[in-house]
Amino acid sequence: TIKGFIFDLDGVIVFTDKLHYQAWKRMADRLGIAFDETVNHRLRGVSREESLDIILENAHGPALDAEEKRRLAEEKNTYYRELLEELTPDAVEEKVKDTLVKLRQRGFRLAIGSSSKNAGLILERTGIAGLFDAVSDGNNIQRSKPDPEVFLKAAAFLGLEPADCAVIEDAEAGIRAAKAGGMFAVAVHSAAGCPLADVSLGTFEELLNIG
Ligand code: B16
Ligand code: MG
Repeated sequence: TIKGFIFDLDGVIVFTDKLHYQAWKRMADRLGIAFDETVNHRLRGVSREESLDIILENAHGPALDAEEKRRLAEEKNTYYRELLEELTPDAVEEKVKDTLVKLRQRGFRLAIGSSSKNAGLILERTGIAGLFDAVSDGNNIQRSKPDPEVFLKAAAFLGLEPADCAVIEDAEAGIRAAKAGGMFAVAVHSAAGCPLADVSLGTFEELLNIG
């Protein structure tokens, strides 16, 4: 039985996936590297460093060393954090907030399970930190999705067994991570229809039919 819900952040609770895209695009344009929505789709749920490697697949010229890559990842993060500064509570839809509040009223424990090292800033700027019992993010993991680490830590923070948790994801990497962790996997938005998911939702509020 499901006792807790673990939510991916970017692309599920708040649509910062668009801001990631803009920031990577700015870096790629500066370097003259082709980058579009198709490449961007592969970055969902993937760490900053792995995202950069995917983007660099389209780069010409000699391979970059670790220091050059570190600088590019930092450049993108600077652009991204500039965009995050403009986030306000309006960035989280009312129906999303309502759904979270209702699930909690029904006694479920709620956590964030995000690959992002900026999750804390996003939760703070949107004013929704208080809606969750725990946050597991890019700062407390060694391996990013599709490894289950971020979700296993979230379950542990909630004091729940993985099998008693449902994970809500917009990325195939996240659905894979949930299944690898022994959790119930719920696909929404760009992951909807993913064959690995246990269920796909048309809207976020349909979660109330599960919990
Ligand atoms: P950062 P999620 C993920 O967040 C994003 O989907 C992914 O595009 C991003 O590269 C990753 O966080 C790392 O983010 O650069 O802020 O540490 O979907 O797992 O909430
Ligand atoms: Mg996501």
